Amino acid sequence: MVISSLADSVTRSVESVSDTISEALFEPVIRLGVTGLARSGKTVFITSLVANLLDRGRMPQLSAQAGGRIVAAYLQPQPDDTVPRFDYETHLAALLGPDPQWPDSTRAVSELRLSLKVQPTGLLGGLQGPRTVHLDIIDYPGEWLLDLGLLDKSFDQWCDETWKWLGERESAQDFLKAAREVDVTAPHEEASAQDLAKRFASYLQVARTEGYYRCSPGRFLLPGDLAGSPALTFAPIPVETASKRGSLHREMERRFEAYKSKVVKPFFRDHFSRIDRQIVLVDALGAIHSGPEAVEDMRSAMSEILSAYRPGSNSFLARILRGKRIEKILFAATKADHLHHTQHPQLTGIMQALTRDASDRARFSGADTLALSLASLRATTEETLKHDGRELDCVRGTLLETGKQAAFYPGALPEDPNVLLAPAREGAKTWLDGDYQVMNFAPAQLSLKPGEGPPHIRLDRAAEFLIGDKL
Ligand SMILES: Nc1nc2c(ncn2[C@@H]2O[C@H](COP(=O)(O)OP(=O)(O)OP(=O)(O)O)[C@@H](O)[C@H]2O)c(=O)[nH]1
Ligand SMILES: [Mg+2]
Repeated sequence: MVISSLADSVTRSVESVSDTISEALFEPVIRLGVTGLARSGKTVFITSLVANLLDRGRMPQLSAQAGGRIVAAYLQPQPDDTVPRFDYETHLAALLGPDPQWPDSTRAVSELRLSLKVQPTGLLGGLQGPRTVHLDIIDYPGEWLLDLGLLDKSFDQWCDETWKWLGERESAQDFLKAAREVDVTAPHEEASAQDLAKRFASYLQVARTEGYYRCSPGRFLLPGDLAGSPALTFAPIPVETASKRGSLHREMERRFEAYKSKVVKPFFRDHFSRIDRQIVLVDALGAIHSGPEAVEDMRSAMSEILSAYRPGSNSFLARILRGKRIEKILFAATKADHLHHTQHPQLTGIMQALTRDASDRARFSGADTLALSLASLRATTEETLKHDGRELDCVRGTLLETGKQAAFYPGALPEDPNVLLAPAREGAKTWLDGDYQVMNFAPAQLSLKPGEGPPHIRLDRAAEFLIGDKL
């Protein structure tokens, strides 16, 4: 354990030295970390950000663009030869095609490098030629992010905590019953390990369809080529007494450790250790629509993930990030086009309250933070309708289910985020006043003018915060 963590930090510091030298001498690289649970909007965000950086007509808030200093933008071969390329063209074509579609859920990691040629500012700006700045972004399945919370736990700790949240869920009771019936101190038998792991994995699939956010380990949902391997054949078991070598308990513990060190650590080490800027995407509206339990489940999942970044802590991530502070963190509520703009401040307020701890900690350690509401791809237009003598601020779009156009009022979000977050924390089953609706809109049919990227809300503001100072 000590040796592996030492090795982690040694590799990290060698890497950061060589990064710094090459970046100072040659071309700066901004590594943007896109953090978000499953379906939070990562793939759509990356696709639209890249499209809007290539065609910058809708990016007036990006100051380098407003100042006419971005000379060119182009996609480059990515730096990592072993990671598939982010399929930008296919995702964009699906969003902009004659029958616009959202991208499928991401099943594997991929990467993209966008390079910008920028005219420098300042006294020497006019004398020097344009500089090149690279932006590296990776996309990955949101499910895998939850594994971050597992890294700093022992098997017994993980079992304990997992049993707590499983206990609160109706649909987990079958798995829990099966796990209770197994004697975990008895000698390990592969058949019973496999049976438990299978039941646990199928429960996680159910949990996902029920809208729970805490559904880890992530590879149980998306195993890829690891399906059936021992590193994925474990489950949370009731642990009361210490058990002997060769017992089911010990074998599961060994596999859990293998999962951590062979599957989870390499993923975070390869893709998260060199991040300078981070955007945390949260589908707060989706959770609010699902109810107080979903909001609390999401809040606790996010807080576990974000606490792994805590500077100065001894978490795996903090160790590999050591010496390289994340300079800026943007907390963004996604899919804001589900709301009329008059409600965006309330959504941002909820986002701020949800990520308050993480944001305070980041600021304390010197990072710049911001919260905002954005839509990576705007699928609606705004409309004010009269209803029962009242004016309602609605949004209009094409419903995903029926393909029909509809105007829709999602309900009024409270000014004070605690009106939602407090009952969620206290375990309320439904919202007391009011119901919050979310419609699923299909991407709008678009015809873009030359030089224009897809329509969005505040994507330019997000880009300015994340990379504006480097352009
Ligand atoms: N209206 C609207 N819907 C959005 C927007 N961004 C994402 N969505 C919706 O959210 C869904 C999920 O978005 P993705 O970008 O695939 O989410 P993800 O974080 O990549 O999800 P995983 O790959 O499963 O981790 C999409 O299929 C859309 O239905 C947006 O800007 N506006
Ligand atoms: Mg995705």
